[in-house]
Amino acid sequence: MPLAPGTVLNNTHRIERLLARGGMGEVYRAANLLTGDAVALKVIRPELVNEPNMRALFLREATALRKIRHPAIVAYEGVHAEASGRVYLAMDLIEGPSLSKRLADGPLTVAQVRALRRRLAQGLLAAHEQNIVHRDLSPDNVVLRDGDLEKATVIDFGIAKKTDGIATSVIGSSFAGKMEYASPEQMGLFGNAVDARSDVYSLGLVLAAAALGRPLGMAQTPALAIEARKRLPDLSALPPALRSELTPMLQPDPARRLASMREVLAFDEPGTARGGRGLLRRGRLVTAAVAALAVVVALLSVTRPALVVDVVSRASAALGLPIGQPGDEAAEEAAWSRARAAETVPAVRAFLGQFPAGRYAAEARSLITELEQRSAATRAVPGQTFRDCPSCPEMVWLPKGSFTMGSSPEERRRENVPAVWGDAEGPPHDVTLSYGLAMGKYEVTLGEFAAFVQATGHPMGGSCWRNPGFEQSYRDPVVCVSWTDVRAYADWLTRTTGKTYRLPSEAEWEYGARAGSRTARFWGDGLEQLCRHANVLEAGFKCPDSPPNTAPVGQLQPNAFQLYDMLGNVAEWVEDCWTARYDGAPSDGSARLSGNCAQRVTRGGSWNSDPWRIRSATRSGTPAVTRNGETGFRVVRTD
Ligand SMILES: [Ca+2]
Repeated sequence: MPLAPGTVLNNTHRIERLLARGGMGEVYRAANLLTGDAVALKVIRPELVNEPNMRALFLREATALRKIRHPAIVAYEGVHAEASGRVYLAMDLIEGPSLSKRLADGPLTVAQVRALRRRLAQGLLAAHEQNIVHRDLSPDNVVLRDGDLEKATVIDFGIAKKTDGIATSVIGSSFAGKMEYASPEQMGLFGNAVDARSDVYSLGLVLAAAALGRPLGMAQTPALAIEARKRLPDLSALPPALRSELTPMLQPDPARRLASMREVLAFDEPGTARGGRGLLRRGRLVTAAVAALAVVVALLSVTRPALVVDVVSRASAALGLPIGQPGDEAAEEAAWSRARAAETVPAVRAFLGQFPAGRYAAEARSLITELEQRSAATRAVPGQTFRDCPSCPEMVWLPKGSFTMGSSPEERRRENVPAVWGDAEGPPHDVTLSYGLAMGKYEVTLGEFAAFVQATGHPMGGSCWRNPGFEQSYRDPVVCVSWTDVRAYADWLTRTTGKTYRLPSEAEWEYGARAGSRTARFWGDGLEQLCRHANVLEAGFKCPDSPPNTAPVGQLQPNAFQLYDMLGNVAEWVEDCWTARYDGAPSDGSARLSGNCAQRVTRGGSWNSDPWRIRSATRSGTPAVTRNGETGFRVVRTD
């Protein structure tokens, strides 16, 4: 219910009219009765501040906003809480059109884009120095005071936002608008950690839109929005000078992106080596014909190199331009930027196969060497984590060793395990893993799996994976995936990375889950530490703040091997066929591929499991075709 004009809040602010409604609440024009100033009030949606954690975070960030003093950042007067519980922010009212309104009249010149970059980067630097990340930069949130580009001011900080859940919360009609300027890490990629570098990326997209007079087209659908953030965006429609300056701001991996607004501002310092991170390429002279072709290619949103060549050739003919060098050059540029963003040996080799004597051949060869060295450096050192490509799952090397697989009759009695289940956990037997094994630190996430479906077109028809009946962020474990689906995912990782990915064997999974422990659970026999380590059925064991369904991976504490959610969250497919007992089971860590292979084993219990099932030894047989909301998986890699 919007506040009526004339309403006075806190004896200080008189509401004049509603200006806008957004995800965080409503914005009003109001008057400060003490000073007479016109102000904007943002009344926060109650559900965002009613939860104690969110309220504390909100108040902390709102207080920090007051400390940002920069003409390019809206001045916050403060945060106010009314006796009724209503919380609102008061800030300067900035009168003028938004940048998006200005862009409707046409693109900015290169000089204007650079001036805008300087102005916004300076303001955002002041915010980052107060540890405030904007999180919502877009041309709508840049207001040109008095219509003057030189007085561009950033408004509407997305403070106190949880970094997970953003993707699911906006799926629907408003998706494109919200997601167009989001960073890869806001979409659940690259570890989901949102810091100042996220604003660097979003600013890059805002500047690209300013130079084009329209958004770059980074959010046509939710799946495409994720896909578009795995590689360098296609900047070929931009003026070459800006293209090279935006490239280091728009690196998908935050670790390879310009790290701060200070580095963005270095573009404007005369004599400074631009970028200085080995990522910048000087803008090359491009003929008008090539530039025109580049626009055609960008408009068609072409994604495959072969198609680029084809489209460029046809476009060349259509434009009456010579076919050959210019098209090859654009195709080579696009292929190279994709290979570099993929950052895998197979991708770079494929690029070299296509352009063996091209301008990037030497760079490609040295990237292959670098990637191989990087992979050698992380080989099989226990505890060492790695990722074989920017969007691949994060893995951790496990130590080699032996363990006793299965449970003792004493454990089963103590835990009241029904006999039909308990019998499957015996007889206990020794297993030795004498090879290098890396296991996914986390269950494979919805975001990671969506990348696979997008890339391969793997048929998920009829599966509830995008809509399991409860809300999921891209950082939640994927569910509603059959054993065949998850095998296909592992095979795709193998093809993509050139390394051997597969499902864990049942023995490997239990070795990982136990992490050296012999107790019922990796933290001990009892349930005292359950809430620290496992997301389980709420009705079975009440944990404070427990989510009703899946939780984003890695929120709870890992085991001694640094593996998260081995018990609970989602049950995990393994390679083995179902057998009713362990008699005759392999002792070398390999999977058992005899027995009932129409059923495969799932392990670890889920968010829907009672505590007795949340044990390292619990096994279930599940039809391989099953897709349900409590079963997911993680992968392993051998060296
Ligand atoms: Ca699990």
